[in-house]
Amino acid sequence: MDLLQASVNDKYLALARTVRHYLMTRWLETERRQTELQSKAVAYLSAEFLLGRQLDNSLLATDLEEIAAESLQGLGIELDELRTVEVEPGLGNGGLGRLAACFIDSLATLDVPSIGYGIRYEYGIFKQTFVDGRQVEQPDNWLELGSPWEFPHPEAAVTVNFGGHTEKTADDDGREVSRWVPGWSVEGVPYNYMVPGYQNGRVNTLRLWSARATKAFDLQIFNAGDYTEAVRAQTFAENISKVLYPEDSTPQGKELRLQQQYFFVACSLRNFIEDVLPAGYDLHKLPERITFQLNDTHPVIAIPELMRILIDERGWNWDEAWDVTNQVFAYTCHTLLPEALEVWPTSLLEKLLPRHLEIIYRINKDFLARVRETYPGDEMRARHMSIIAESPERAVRMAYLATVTGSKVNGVAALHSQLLRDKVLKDFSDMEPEKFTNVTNGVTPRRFVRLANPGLSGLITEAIGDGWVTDLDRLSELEPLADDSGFLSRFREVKAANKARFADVMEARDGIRVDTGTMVDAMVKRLHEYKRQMLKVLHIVSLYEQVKSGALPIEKVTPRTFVFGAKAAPGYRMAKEIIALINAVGRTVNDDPAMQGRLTIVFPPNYNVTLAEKLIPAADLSEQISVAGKEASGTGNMKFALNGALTIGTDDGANVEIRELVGDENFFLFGMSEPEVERVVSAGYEPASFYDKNAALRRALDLIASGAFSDGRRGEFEPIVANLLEQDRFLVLADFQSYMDAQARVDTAYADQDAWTRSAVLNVARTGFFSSDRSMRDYLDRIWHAEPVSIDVSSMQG
Ligand code: CR1
Repeated sequence: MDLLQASVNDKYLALARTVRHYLMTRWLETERRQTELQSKAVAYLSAEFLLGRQLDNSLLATDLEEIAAESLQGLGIELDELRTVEVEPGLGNGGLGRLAACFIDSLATLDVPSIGYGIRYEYGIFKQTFVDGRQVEQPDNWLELGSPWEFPHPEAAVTVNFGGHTEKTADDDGREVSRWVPGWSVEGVPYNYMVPGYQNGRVNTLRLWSARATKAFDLQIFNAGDYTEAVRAQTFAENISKVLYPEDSTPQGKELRLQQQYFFVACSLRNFIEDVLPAGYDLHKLPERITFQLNDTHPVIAIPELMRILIDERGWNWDEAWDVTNQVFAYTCHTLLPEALEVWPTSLLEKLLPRHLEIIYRINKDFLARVRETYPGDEMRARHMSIIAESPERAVRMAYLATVTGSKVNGVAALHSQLLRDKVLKDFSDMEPEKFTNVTNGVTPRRFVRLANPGLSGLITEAIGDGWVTDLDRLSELEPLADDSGFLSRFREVKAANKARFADVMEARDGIRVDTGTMVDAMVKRLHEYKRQMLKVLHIVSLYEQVKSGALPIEKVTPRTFVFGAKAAPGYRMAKEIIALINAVGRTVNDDPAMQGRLTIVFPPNYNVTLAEKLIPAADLSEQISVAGKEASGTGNMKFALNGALTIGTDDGANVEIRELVGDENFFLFGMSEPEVERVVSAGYEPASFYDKNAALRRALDLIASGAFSDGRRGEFEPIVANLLEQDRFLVLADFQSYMDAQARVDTAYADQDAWTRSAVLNVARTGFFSSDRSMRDYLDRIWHAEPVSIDVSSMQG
């Protein structure tokens, strides 16, 4: 095509294809090596991979950025312009999906043979817009302009069965066996994505499955040959991979979601066994070749699926199959909210996967026999531990199924793993303590430091060389520079430049003005009551109220820009009310001339990976303020600290480890600890007593209730206020004063810019532990036991 006529998108696609072509040789070589060596690999099964943009990461992995920029310039094209047209694949909700993306990046960089398996949703996480300050969801049509990073393989489609019933028959030896007679089926088409390691020649594969109708589909389901029905059948099948469930930390007990889960794990197991393993491979040796890591409960239906394959398709006996299945699965739990643990009604499983339900019953029967043998006479315990819940309806507890079957069970931060052992899965850990382990989460330094923060990266590399990009512990070499005034001032310049860049992005993206002279105070994460965005709102409202009432002179207020980024699950009423409140407070405060240059609230809609990469490097303060004992880990907290923001946070999730590493003096701790929370709750928490006792809190809540942020409409935020006063499940009011005090310490600390910058540098120098490379090494040591395999790049051409 003529360059003059090419659109920006055309040029972006051309560049993407050039880079991917370069990676192709390495991809093929990686696969060839694996076929040759047949070494142990890791399969990461995850319903979500929140990848973020691909172009920059590919340019970094191939070290082609400079060449690309130069050659484009020769053609009069700006690389920066091409970057901005890429639509990120939002195939995840938040932390869990982004973690999966960080992990596959690290596995490739560490040279570990591995494959990611998931779903190619046609629509990813919804696009968030605000209408009158309220969240309105729009479909995320991320494939609209083409997707140069994926490689569809329709010829490698696999069939997945659903429904029908089971029949008892006899096998050759006369033993009774169950046989699944499925009712309908769909096909899974694999779409492969390249997962390049950082400049090491390895390119692993992420294989996402897309659903389509089988040829015979219309006949099977609708038993009708007419055209409209046939098209309807097509749509029915395609619905399975149509859209990501926009839930985060709470499960959606929907039939379609179970279909999605089974669909992708059935495709993945079949693909691994029949295509990745050599023909005729003896599956008794499967544990030598693979660990299937279950990313939360979403892929747990893979357990009965493997049992079914081994028993029904391969004719193994139960014990043989169980022995192998036990060894190849391991389970990661990502939550502490009991209501977030997935359960599937047996009635639904009966309808959709009747054979799998039988297998689950048998697993449970054997397991309960073991429980009774270990704890004779303790029937209560057996009932508590049963994989099958009896009320409110009969249902399969997927977390229990995973725990009983998995070779290992891990939590995602030290505190989280401890609470899993002591509370959520206590009976299981009492019975099999050696099964439980911790792997603290991590984030990839490639995307979240090297790419997101070129200024800081340059500064670090100048000081200690570039080895930190793959060995993040080396950031500790920066420690002495925290006392070097020259370094501190350059560090400050980088932060200032990052703020300016963020301001530009906000202006271009949303027409929002950001005052780069202010402290950037950021709270970005899904909107959830346990994360306590409300506490942040009360802080802002209280400051505002104090200024308006004359209690606090405006000159005493540290100029801050409060940045929120948060999507609420579309059906989560309270979360959506809180979004409306944040926007309402934002409008009132921002429009008040008295607040100009002092307090500003910005809440860009549709916070995503792309925006995170611009915001995080610009932040001064990182808000990690969940009620202790609820945030499993958090990973945003790690990204902020690594980019030199100081954390204000509770003793929750990975905050605990961050604080231990950076030191109390470089972290603003507040709030009750987890045991304190437990005590307060079991003593009968009365939020209203805090309202009665605390004047500042009372005034802030009264101001919200007065209609001050809703044009005088008093009822507007009544549900929020009433909920806080009457219930307050997550102890916002109880932690309010402690939070305000900590924010006052933040102001004092920020006033001394030298000391603040020193703390920021120490945050960077001391948080190398949070590289996802380290997380991967921990998984390898404790769970996977796979070895790296290097790829020889010396003979490769571009
Ligand atoms: C947790 O809430 C954690 C991520 C990744 C989330 C968060 O604390 O950092 O997982 N859990 O481990 C989740 O999304 C469905 O559960």
